[in-house]
Amino acid sequence: MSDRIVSTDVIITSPGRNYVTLKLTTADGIVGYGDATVNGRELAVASYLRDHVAPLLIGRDPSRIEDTWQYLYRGAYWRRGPITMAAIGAVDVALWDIHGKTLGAPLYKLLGGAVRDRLLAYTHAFAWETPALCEAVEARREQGFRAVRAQFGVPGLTTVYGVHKDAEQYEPATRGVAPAEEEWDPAAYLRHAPTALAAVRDHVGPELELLHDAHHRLTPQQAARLGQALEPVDLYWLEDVTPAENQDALRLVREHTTTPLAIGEVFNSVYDLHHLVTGQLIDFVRAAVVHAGGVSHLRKILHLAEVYQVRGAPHGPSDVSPVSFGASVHLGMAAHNIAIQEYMGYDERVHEVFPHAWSYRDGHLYPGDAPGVGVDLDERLASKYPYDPAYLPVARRLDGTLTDW
Ligand code: KDG
Ligand code: MG
Repeated sequence: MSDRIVSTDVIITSPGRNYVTLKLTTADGIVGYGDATVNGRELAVASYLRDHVAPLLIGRDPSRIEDTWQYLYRGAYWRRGPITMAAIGAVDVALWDIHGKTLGAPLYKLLGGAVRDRLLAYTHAFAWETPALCEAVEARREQGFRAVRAQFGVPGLTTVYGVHKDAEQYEPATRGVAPAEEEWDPAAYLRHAPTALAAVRDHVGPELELLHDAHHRLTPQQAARLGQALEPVDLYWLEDVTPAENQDALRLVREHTTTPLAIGEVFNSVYDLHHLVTGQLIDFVRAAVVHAGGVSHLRKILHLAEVYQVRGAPHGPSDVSPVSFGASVHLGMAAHNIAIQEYMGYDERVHEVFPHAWSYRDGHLYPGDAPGVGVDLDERLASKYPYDPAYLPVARRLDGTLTDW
């Protein structure tokens, strides 16, 4: 008789920032973990799992991964959206974890096996002023990174996405029951961005891959101008130039620049991006295991993208827990069209709460050979860090109009 799921648990822990973890246990005593963290909306997805999904899982055969995915997706009637897809994604990753542990195989071997020896990683560097930014990027290269995202302050503004004026680590969510308010002026940013990034390129030379995230803040026309202005900098990509609800907007950007475009960290399903992919309007799709329905659905996104020569580059900030980050590293090892994995890094407490087999070394990530996803949860330690409300900021134009953060 096949194994059955006998218990479910949703664990929220905050070792420096909040994470939501789904734990499934089978009658044979096998435990699978899935990440369901949605930054700033953690309790919504925890309730979705506890109140609406967990009761449906009891008694199910954990090896029926695709059937369970379809059951939760089609069976909800209300499809897609970040909360639903993160919940389904957590179940999916937990089931892949159980599957791997049952067979004694690391996840990447179940996904077709390794297509590469190591997975290229990029990390973040930031500084308010350009000379300090050049040093910060150089320091990342000294840590072995071959690809670095560079974010900088903008003269005339007091806050900018991706940069803290004083802190060494950038963490956008702030503690408290309401979001912080930041300011935004696209004109000031557009005047400064080409100069700042050109200075970084001059400083580091031609070989280091440089990336930059505009974080959904430009109109299509502004984005096209920025892409053009940055062509001499030879970016690996320019990310999220414009909010992608209007996918046709990317056509205008595309027609005016050869700077590679990356988009999709807020996408939840293949339906959010199929026009971008089939129209070849982007070069990299940034959907994440956790927010796009787990390994099973992200794999489908990647297969569609492969046909159109669009490459995968999954989102990997500190708000993607080490569980789904680990699943992403396994997928990155096995999916032919994954180009690079974002690795923002974690606070030491996070590494302790989630002991993991994946590792970073010399600019690359390795999934390790532990069965399943290879990430545990130290529940005793996790309970020492209870949920602590925190929100992503909102942004306003200088005249007070709310704009995209
Ligand atoms: O929760 C929001 C962050 O994950 C996001 O702001 C990070 O844009 C981001 C990136 O590229 O890592
Ligand atoms: Mg981003």
